[in-house]
Amino acid sequence: MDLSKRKFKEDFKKMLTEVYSMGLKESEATEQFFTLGNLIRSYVAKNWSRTNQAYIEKGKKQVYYFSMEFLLGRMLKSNLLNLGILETVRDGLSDLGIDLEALVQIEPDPGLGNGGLGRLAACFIDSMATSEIPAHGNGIRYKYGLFKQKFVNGYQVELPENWLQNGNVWETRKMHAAVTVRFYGHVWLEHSGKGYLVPHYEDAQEVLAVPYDSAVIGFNNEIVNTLRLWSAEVPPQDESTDYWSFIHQRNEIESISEVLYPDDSNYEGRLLRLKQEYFFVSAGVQSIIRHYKKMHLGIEHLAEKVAIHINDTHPALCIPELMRILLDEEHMDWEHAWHLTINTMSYTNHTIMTEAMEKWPIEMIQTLLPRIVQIICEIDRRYVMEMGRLFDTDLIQSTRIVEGGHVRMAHMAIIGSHSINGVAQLHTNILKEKVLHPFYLIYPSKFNNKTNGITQRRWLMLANEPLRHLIDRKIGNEWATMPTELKMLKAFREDKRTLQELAEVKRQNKVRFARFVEESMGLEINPEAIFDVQIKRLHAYKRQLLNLLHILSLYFKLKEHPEADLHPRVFIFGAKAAPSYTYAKQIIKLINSVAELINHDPDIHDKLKLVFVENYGVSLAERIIPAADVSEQISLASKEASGTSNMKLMLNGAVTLATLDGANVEIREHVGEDNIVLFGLRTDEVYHYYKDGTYHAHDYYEKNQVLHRVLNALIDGTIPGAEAEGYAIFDSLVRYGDEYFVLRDFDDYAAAQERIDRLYRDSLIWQKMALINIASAGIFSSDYTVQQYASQIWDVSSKVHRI
Ligand code: F55
Repeated sequence: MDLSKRKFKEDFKKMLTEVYSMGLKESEATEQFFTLGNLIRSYVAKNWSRTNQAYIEKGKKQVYYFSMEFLLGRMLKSNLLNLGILETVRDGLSDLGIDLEALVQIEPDPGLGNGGLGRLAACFIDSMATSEIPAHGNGIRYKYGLFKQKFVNGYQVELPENWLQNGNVWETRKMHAAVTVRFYGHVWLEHSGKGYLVPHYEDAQEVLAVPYDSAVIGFNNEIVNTLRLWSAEVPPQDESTDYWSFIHQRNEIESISEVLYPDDSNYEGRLLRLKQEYFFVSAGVQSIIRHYKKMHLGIEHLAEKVAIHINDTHPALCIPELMRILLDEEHMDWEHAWHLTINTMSYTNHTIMTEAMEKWPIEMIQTLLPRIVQIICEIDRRYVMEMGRLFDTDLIQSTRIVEGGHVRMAHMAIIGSHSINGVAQLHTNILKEKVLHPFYLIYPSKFNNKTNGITQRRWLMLANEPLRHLIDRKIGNEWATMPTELKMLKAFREDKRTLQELAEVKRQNKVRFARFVEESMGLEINPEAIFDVQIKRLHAYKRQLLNLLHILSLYFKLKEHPEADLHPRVFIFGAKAAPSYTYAKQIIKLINSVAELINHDPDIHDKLKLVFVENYGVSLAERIIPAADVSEQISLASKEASGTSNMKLMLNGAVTLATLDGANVEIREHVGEDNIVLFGLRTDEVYHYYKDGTYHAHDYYEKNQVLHRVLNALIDGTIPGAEAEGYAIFDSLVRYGDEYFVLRDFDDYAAAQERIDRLYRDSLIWQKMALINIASAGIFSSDYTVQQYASQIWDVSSKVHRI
């Protein structure tokens, strides 16, 4: 938008008086932040309503991205950047004696997600608005986001994250768009006499779903889409309501949107979770239908004008819910309703881990959602009947929805949609060939791949301004919307000056991060050291343990040979563990105890440091990633569906140290073998071991001296404070079979780390690798990812930028 500095300063002062009746001098950062937020809202208002208007008038097909999680991060700078007024506002505020960065810190970081899946949804809505795709987010307005992590004595302790405490400046409560969601009770069907059945409900609990809308601002394009998050409230009561039963009801109802479940890859069949899923699904689908009717097209054209995407199986109840509305409220016949539903729905799978697959007990659904369970059973019955004519019984039994008294949500999602996609090429192949192979036999054309992506605007332009400016000076700024233009940087691969400038940018970022570590943790780290980063949820399959065992081996090496020729290293971890995931919490404690040991050992000096940042999330990622030299992507091959921190880190010039897992495979294809450091088992080797059962972890403990020494350290008192954890972890590896092949991959990993050490010593070689990584990262922009979803799955137009 056009905005002069003078106009901005006037607007800002005016808004400050209007909202707070305050002059500039009396105001503090909090008031200034809210004032700026309100001002941005006023700047956005016109384009927001214009965008909505235009979608209706032009009859554009709308996409609704249903996700239990949107891990947005702070929105102030992102909104300013996308409006094209970041510099104007920064300068204007500075004239008024206000530091924009101080206001940024006032905004709470809304942690409405666990990890990759939630952050992907956030990158997607940014990219969809920027790519001019008529697409909106639909989710839950949790009162409490993901817990705040504290370390007490090295143990993870969870504290509530009350992000709404001071209000959310970006949202608008839309009371007129509230809808009612029904739970419990009984239902019976009556013949209407007109060819359809009419459901009657008795004793149902009614919940009012109130939407809160936030603007999703496209980058420099005047498009403003919507993120709609639902909050659960008690419907208006009549005078006959008993006061105490009302209070009881209110607590029960409001608990639906109270808190985000903190489990990122372990499914626990909790009733409240099922309520959450149906709550936002039903509210979202009802509201879509209501909006669709404004186009006056007749319900039979729904699939031409609406696409519903379900982010993992968590919103899979969209399928029976849309069926319910089409059957019970639109009086459509089953075949027609089913046809429309399939054509409307599409589904993304994010994991092959069986423990993360949702399976709801049928009785639980029966109690909570009596009409929905009928529809699910009918979908299942018809599937078995119709497919039974075409395929053999075993295949049908292994793919049907209802089995062993449970509803398999992934099965419902596949059967009820026209597209299922994996999130990286390798992951999609594993789905087709192994995990979902029976479905692939039945529906080969539903399967497709959409490799994940990240938004370069947040993860480079905002998080790493020094790098952004260097790139702009070298190749201009078209990469903001045409990220593969970054490849033009390759022309500078042999240019010493550019490589030195790149090194200088990285050094500056490392100094900045070192200052942060010193101030927040009281720990001094050397910016000359290699900053080696592993930031992601804590999970056994991601193998933070492999990293830690290697750190211990370096520690012992330095103890025995203080003169050992190692380039100084700072190992940086950021990770939250699900509160119920005991093993992950034990690993956290062990990492913290090892940090204590190494960081305070006077023999080690600054050759080796271990930093475990507390409360890792989007805001911390924005500080760490620009300072990273090495990106640890070391999951056991086949287990990480894609990974996205791998993409963020390469985009910021870190070199990837990786197994051939998830999107690492594609990163290698784009940077070339020489610009990535690979190690470890390959997917086919892992599957081989599963088949022939010849992996014996104990042998590696017995025969590998370095490993023997390191593993013994877990149980011989070398690591003070983590005795119990040391034992448990030792046992998991040596006695109970080492499920994720940590010991098997150890030597190869250590060798790869030595290669890193050698490469880093030659600054020009290293910076050339960094440059090629940045130059090759454009293809992993979520702009391209969503453009592919738009054309290949949703059948909507987008402004496609050439690749
Ligand atoms: C959250 C809740 C449940 Cl019940 C299950 C899983 C999750 C979750 O957070 N999953 C998740 O983040 N999966 C990750 O998705 C990313 C985006 O596709 C992938 O890059 C990553 O490999 C995958 O683990």
